[in-house]
Amino acid sequence: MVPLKRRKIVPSDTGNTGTDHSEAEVPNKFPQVVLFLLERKMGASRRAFLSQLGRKKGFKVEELFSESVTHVISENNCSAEVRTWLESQGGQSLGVHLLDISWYTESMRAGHPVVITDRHKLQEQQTNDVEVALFSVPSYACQRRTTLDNHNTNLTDALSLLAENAELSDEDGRGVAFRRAAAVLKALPAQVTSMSQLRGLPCLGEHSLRVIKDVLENGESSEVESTKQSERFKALKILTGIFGVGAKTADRWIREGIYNLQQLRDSGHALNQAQKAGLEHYNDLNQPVTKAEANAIGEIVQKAVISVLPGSHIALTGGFRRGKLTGHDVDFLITHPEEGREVGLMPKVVSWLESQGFLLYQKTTRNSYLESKDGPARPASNMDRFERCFSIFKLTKGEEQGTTQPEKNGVQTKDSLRPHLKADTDQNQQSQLCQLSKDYLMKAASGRLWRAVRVDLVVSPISQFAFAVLGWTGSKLFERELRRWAGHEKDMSLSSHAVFDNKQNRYLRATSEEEIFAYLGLEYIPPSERNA
Ligand code: 8GT
Ligand code: MN
Repeated sequence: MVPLKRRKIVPSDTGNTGTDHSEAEVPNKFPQVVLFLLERKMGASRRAFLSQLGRKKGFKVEELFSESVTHVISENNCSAEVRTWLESQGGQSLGVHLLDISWYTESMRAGHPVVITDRHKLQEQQTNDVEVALFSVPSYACQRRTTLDNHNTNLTDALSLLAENAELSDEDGRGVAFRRAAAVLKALPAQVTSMSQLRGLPCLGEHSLRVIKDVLENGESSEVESTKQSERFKALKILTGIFGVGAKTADRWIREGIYNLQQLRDSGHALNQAQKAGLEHYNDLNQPVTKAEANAIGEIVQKAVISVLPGSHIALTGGFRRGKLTGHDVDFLITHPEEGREVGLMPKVVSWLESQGFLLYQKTTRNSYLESKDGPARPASNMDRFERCFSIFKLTKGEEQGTTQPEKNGVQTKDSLRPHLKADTDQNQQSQLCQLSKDYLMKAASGRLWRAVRVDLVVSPISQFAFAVLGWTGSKLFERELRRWAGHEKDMSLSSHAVFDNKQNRYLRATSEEEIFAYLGLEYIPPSERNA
């Protein structure tokens, strides 16, 4: 996860729900045409938005299906699916035009019903054609299963780089648009080779399509290549690679002519404790953390929590819970099966870890969900209110291969502490070497017996644990899409603490992720398929 400082507070998506009553009603201009938009696969909010748009242009768009409907418009459905739906409504598909959304949007653009051609008519049935198969990607990432095998890395790498650049440049809206587009391409079952295969896919905006076209036609995107080469982007990457440095700080430094670590050191800027630690452990923290290292840290954290409060429970969250093989940090949630016992747990865990020499840096922030007036599901920002600890662990080499024997009472003996004492000496040596050349430092580091790893610890009461696990498993886009879905499609607000049903005006309790998905009316997506 990204440290507090680097996180931007983004207002939650508002989106257009189509309830804009500001414009006067337009009389029905085409009495012979009665439209009905099918919600299936289109989603309620998009349907409401498109219906309202049609009415403003003088079309008659029915809210409910009836005998008077002449045109049924659907998105990503084949005709068999629409017929089945019509029959389930007691409707007859005879004499009714079953049309693709393209007819509707073209008619909106033209300001009148356009002539129906073959391409507007729904396909008789799904064929094996990739083009058709690609059509059925649902628009919310939380409706799709996305495995780790990505058939379109050429395209998703390009879009992800532009997303990263937008995020680093304080353009979160653009960042999300590129992330959504990349996520749709990641979910495709085959490689895209031509633009025509993208017809009907959701979330591909004009800008993303331009980038995709460039890559498909020229093998690369000129915008991506020039971004990669730009001094500003390179400097933003280097500087925000320092733990504790966010896009805003990096931008300020760049404006002062600081483009790299040496220039930063030479500038004499006063750094806060997090940034000092970040700079000191720069190389380690920019090396991917492996699954084996995450497991070794898990064992240490487990030992810590049961030593200070027997019966406590930890869960590995973040990317590793989704089955990623490497990560930029390791995320854990801690709880206790008896509500209230978790209070005061974090400082004890931190003290234990510190006393055993496992922490190079830590900053604990206390929880704030008890004092919040606006209720647990409605935090003021996208941050949650749990007690948490941002830390840098000192992981001894060999630890990840399981060389530490678990002791009977879960507490390490003096003997097993030796590697850490040895590591302490190395750390002192390293601080002395700090002024020497990077090359020399790297050589010294390669002989070290430990490495620094970013670890996030979060404590949750058991009553919020299922929500916390869901909220901390990610990916970031998946979480954002879950919340957007909850708000737009279900009139609920979801956070890492709870889900609030606005229709029933109450919180819904859950003890598992499955229950939460069920409340949201979503098929359960296992963590390994939440890679959007
Ligand atoms: P990585 O560590 O391999 O880069 O990938 P990751 O584990 O997926 O990303 P992360 O940045 O470590 O974030 C882990 C999860 O924590 C993500 O789902 C993210 O949405 C979530 N997360 C934060 N900050 C916060 C927060 O303040 N509240 C909640 N509920 N979740 C957060 O990163
Ligand atoms: Mn993580």
